Amino acid sequence: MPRKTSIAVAAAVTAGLPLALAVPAWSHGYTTSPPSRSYLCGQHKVQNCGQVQWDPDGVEGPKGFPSSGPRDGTICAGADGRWGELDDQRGGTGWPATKVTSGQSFNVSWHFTAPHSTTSFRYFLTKDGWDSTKPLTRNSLDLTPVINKSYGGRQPSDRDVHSGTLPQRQGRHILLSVWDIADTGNAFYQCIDVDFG
Ligand SMILES: [Cu+2]
Repeated sequence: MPRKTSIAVAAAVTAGLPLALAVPAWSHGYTTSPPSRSYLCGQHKVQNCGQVQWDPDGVEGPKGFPSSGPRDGTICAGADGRWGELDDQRGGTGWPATKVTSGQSFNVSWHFTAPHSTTSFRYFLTKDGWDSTKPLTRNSLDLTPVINKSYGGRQPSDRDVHSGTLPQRQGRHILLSVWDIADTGNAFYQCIDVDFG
């Protein structure tokens, strides 16, 4: 009987340990304004999102974009198959898009469920003529960021606003936000659908 109990306890500890270790890793962030795909899924404003609806703050993948990082076609999910629905273009028009205007200033806000020591926040916009029916690739993006905000290792807060000016574009585009973490090998990826009209 004591032996059986200790085996049961050992099994519970073994089963529980990976879960306990995984919990802090679930806490990161997402853009709220304009809303990202993962945030819209977390708000249940978009259906058929899969698991990301429960973990909208966890879209994390290898850093180093664009020279490394998530491979083409997996960028919106941070190369993590659990969030694969984020790479589905839904026919090119299926994601809600925030209306924006070329030449005007715009602001991006985040909600952080856990801040991290940060290298930078960078924002990339797709080029006119990109194929909005196909998952996002480097070739679809202007790889010169429209915003590049360096943090030098400090932690962001929900009060931070990242501001820039929108270049000339027509129709629907993706604003890709990359949150580069300073003290891990990872970055957070957020795809934000925008519509220039
Ligand atoms: Cu985190």
